[in-house]
Amino acid sequence: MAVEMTRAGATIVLRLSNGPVNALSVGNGFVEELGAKVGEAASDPACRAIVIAGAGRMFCGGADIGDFDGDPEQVDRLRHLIATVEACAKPVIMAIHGMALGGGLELAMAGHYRVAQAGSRLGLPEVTLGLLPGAGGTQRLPRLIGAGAALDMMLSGKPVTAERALSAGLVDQLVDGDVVEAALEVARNVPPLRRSGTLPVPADLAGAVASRRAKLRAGLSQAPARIVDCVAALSGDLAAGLALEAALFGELLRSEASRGLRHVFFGERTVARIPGLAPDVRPRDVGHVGVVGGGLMGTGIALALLNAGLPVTMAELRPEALAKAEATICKTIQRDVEKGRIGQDVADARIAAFTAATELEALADADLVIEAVFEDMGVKKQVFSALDAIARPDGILASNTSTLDLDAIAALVADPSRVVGLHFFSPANIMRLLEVVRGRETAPDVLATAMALGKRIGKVGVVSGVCDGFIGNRMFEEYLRQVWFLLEEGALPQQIDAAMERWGMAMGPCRTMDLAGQDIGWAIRKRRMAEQPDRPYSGVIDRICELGRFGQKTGKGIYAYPDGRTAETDPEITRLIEDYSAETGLERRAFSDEEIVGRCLLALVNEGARIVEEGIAYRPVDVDMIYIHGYGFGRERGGPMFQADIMGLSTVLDRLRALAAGRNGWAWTPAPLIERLAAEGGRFGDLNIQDRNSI
Ligand code: T1G
Repeated sequence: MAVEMTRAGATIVLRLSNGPVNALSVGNGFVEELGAKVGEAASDPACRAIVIAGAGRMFCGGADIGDFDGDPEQVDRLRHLIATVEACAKPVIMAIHGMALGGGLELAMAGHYRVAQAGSRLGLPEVTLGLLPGAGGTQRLPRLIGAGAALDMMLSGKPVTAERALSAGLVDQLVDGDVVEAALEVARNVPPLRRSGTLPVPADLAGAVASRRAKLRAGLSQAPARIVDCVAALSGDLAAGLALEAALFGELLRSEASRGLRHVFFGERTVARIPGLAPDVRPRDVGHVGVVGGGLMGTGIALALLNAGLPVTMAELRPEALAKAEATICKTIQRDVEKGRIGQDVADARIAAFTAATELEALADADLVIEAVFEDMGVKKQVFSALDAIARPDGILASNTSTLDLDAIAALVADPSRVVGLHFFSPANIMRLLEVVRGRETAPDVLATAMALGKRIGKVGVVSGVCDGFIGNRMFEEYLRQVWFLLEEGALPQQIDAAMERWGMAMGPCRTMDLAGQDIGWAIRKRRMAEQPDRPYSGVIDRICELGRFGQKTGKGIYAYPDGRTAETDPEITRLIEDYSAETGLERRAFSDEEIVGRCLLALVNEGARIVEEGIAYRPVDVDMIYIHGYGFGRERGGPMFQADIMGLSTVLDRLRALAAGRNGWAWTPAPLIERLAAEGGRFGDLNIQDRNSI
């Protein structure tokens, strides 16, 4: 960590160097050092101008998000630095390359002149963290580019290209070459200095605020509304605007939504780390992937790979299924062209990288083969036995199984260390979650290769050990168990779904299962009833399935789908549920939304704790990322384990014990990890289990 100071004639160059993104960290003294160096240069009589640039691949990725859980006043130090730069009597020229984001762009806007390298990107992504630009961004950006454009940048959180920034007035010069050299040239011919904080209030302010305010949508995060409030407060009094911005920033910093979003930001990166992986283990090169199976999953997986530029050979023994898969792949890629997401050349290259085959032998030279055939152990065993003979001896064999025993599959091949699970979530080319299942024999470099492939195709890869349902589906089973019990005890599907969706789930559980197919859940329940007869099961959902109501696919499930897609409450189901309660002697009662959410959440937390304790998940945050990216758990809520920490584990334990004393109490037996942490006053977020879970 350092601010490198060099001299070029009468100009002093300060180069930011702090970790991978030159974050403006307060906690490690980086911001303080930069402020001192700016002061030193400003008071140096031989210095006529200052250039600030970034080392490495970017100018600056923003304030250090890790600082935010500490002393909220720390951001004041960044604000002080930014005020110092803007007030500097000597010209401060910003040399921007790579990215200038968040506090990094706020620092750049305090400069008197901005030179940007072509291709670099500038943005204020704070809203994605449940925050607002808290170091002057809401007051300076509108003054530079207008209120409407500034609000669009801050409310979307999306960066703009340097070219767009130039035309908007955010940067003053665009260069193709060395941006520091260009900034030094500017310093030698000092241009008129613009202090963005002193620029007039933009003329489009009132209209822009009114139109954006009208479009604000209700949500857990108040950041969008607060951003508009800050811009609305723009006036000739910059200090007043900055004071309001700082106050509202502090409010947001402490909000659950921002804490959840910051937890997800770091969580998405933490899960990429495999505890105990030896430093010399490297992922294998993957240049050609085979996919076995041209069904829904195989097609989605092939698309995910092709979209990442990977050549794919699909082996599908049924010619008509293969033709359908190929047609879907071409159509989907072409649709990306029609929607302006990619150019025709890219689409043509992706389609050209796809090879269709009706025999497994076509996969003989693939570096990695993904099996995506019917979820039946017999079929999978056939495929893996064949692949073992056909695939290259150093080829990796992956199964897309969602619940079957990967170790049993691996046992079929001569070298089980080359077998790994790649559990994609449908639609596989859209859903970001990838459960990477680590078999008992999976080699470390095979696991590392699977994780690297996941990152390459834009997935959030999370390692799971082998158990029934792995991490996500195993927890989902306990979640659904409570949903069905709630139906028996008095709640109705539409109330449960509405409560969960209002709370932050992308889709309520009843609609989710109607979409996924109630028959799939039914088959799993029947299997588990046979394997785990001691557990309590709900009969009401089976009664619905016995009517052949499997959801959207049959036009009726828990809901009716008259147009094939829109879920409509069905009085027949209401009657069925109420009759079921009566037949089983259950006196129905009213449930509050809070009670519904609480039971569903606690079911996830309790099973998640067991999963961590068994080492199936490395860390509680891995469980959270599974739910954020695979099950529609609201990002602002951070994940089930994060929510448990917000509740407090002693509260969680008390509530589990209270439920365990009630109907179907077995399901509420507290996980020992929760009992232990509650007794110690611990949190899931502080659990360091890496030593226990080396692979
Ligand atoms: N703070 C702390 N760590 C950060 C960071 C940040 N701002 N940005 C990245 N990292 C870490 C990240 O955790 C990872 O760590 C490593 O850097 C590489 O990141 C006051 C309040 C810049 C586009 O929101 O979007 O300024 O896992 O894997 O894919 O108004 O990082 O290696 O240990 O993501 O090349 C605003 C967040 C902050 C930008 C680069 N800024 N970062 O992507 O690398 S709030 C942001 C990103 C703020 C002010 C406000 C991306 C990136 P590790 P990476 P990448």
